[in-house]
Amino acid sequence: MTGGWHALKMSKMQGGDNKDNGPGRGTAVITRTKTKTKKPSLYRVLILNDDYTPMEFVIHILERFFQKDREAATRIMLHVHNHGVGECGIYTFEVAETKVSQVMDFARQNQHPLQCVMEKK
Ligand code: TYC
Repeated sequence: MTGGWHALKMSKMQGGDNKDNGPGRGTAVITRTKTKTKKPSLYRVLILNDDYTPMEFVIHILERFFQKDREAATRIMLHVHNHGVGECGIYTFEVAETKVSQVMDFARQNQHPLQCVMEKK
C-alpha cells in the first residue's frame, strides 16, 4: 500500500475570543494532508530482430546501455534473434525514452539497422 491520507493535524481553535472558552465552546478545525506518492507508469524497452545487425553489436548495446553482464546480454540477444523481439529493461518514461534514443543513435552511427522501441507496461 502506498499513499493515502497522512497525519491528522489540529489547527488552533476557531471562533472563540481565546480567553474564556468554557467547556464545549469553540470549534476545532482538523486538517488532513494527502501524501502524494503516485507510482510512475513504467515502460518496457524492446529491441527488434533484423537480418543484418551483428550479434556482437547487439551484445555490446545490452552491456553498454542496459548494464547487462555478458551472459545476460548474450541470452537476450539470442532470444531476440530467435523470437523477433526481446526486453532490454523496464524504466520510467524519460529514462526509457533516453535509452531508445541512445540505442538508435549508436546503431545509426555504426550503420546497423537495429530498431529499439518502448511500450507502456
Ligand atoms: N539476427 C541478427 C543476425 O543473425 C542478430 C540480431 C539479434 C540482430 C538481435 C538484431 O536485435 C537483434 N546477425
